[in-house]
Amino acid sequence: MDTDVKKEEKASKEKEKAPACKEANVKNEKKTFNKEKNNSAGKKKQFKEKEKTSTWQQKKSDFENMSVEEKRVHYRCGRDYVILKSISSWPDYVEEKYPKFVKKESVTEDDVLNKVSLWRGDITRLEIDAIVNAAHTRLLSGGGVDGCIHRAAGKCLYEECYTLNGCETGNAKITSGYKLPAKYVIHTVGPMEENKLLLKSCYESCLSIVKEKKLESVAFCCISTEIYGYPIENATDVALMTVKDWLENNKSWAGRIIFCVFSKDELHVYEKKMFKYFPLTKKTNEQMNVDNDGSRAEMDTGSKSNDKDETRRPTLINKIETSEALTNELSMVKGKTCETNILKEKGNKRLVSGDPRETSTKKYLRTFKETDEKSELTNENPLEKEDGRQHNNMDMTSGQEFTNKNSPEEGHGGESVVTEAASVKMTDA
Ligand code: AR6
Repeated sequence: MDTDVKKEEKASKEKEKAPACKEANVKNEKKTFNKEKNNSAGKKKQFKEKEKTSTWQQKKSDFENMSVEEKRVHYRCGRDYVILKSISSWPDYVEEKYPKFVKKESVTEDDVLNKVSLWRGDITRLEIDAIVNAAHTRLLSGGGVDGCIHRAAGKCLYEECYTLNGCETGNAKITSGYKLPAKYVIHTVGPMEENKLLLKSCYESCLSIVKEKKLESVAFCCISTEIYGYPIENATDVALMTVKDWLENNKSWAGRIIFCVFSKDELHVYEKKMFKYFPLTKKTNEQMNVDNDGSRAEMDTGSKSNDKDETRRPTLINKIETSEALTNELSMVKGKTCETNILKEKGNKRLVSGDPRETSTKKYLRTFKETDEKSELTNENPLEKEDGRQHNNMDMTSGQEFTNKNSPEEGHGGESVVTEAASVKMTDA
């Protein structure tokens, strides 16, 4: 009996102690966090002081000798950087976005398919070995992506570029990345008019530097396609073909080449062309788990209709060879689905205004539009028309909207405004 009482007393004492322990732990954690914060703030302050007196050469060597963690404190984009691991390889991207496609059985780890990525966002956020700048022959900063890169890297980039004596069209030169998350910037000068050979030479010159400097990751923006006016479709053909050839001729290079697109239109073009130059096979009906009545296919297009025509869809999908075809076929199927639903609702009769069935027809139309918004496959997003807004600022890595004033739709030049959610994701990664 006595021992029981003692035990109870001991337990209740420990219970009383527990919250105190917890509090102490939290306090300790806060202390360490603050200490670390002060440390990095202190280092940043020290660096800023030193910066005032040191030359760009000294800063170049300081930045290049810093560990990634040390350099992160200095990024202009703050915590909104994007690490390589968070960028899917092309086959993974397709698998995530278009489950109808499957990696070719013949794909090995060193296959070129695994060495390319398509990523939409601000190139100045990429924490990789090198980013490619679409520069001017003088290399002294300009508008577009060039301006963004110079702003994010800081004035040392300008100072280093100043010593390079410019760069000829079709050539490339490398500098340090300074306050950019990327270690290096490869500056290339694209042609001012459509010139396949010169544009090809831009990509090849950059890739020669990549190889020479033993870099393992590089991101290309779309060279010449905006201010220099090279038609995006043709420029993309040159970019993808050149990179593919280079990868096939340099099989021992085990890195990643990222095609960084900025606008929604560029993304559409690149997706379409990537399927052409870096093709993946389509899943069979069996792999897709398609029922004979095509119910799985209905799920893919977001329709709930059981209309007989829908059963044709798996066959349609089997016929698809490229994303271009996929886009056309799917919009056709979607058009059909939508039309079918409306007809069903209408009972094949014309609706007069005010007819109670009109509401449900509108509902069907809305469902169709919402489904269509989720799909990036069709070139025209009906929602854009509906509310007059451009839904083109979605960051594909974080799924968050970003407000980069450099987005061509919003005008050229300006600062990146980061989203908190994206920052959290990146630092956690
Ligand atoms: N991140 C990624 N891509 C971007 C970004 C960004 N932050 N900003 C723009 N782009 P442009 P050009 C894309 O005009 O046509 C300068 O004045 C954009 O969507 O920057 O080669 C230079 O000094 C487009 O796809 O380069 C030259 O004089 C791509 O970057 C001249 O412009 C290239 O558009 C070069 O013109």
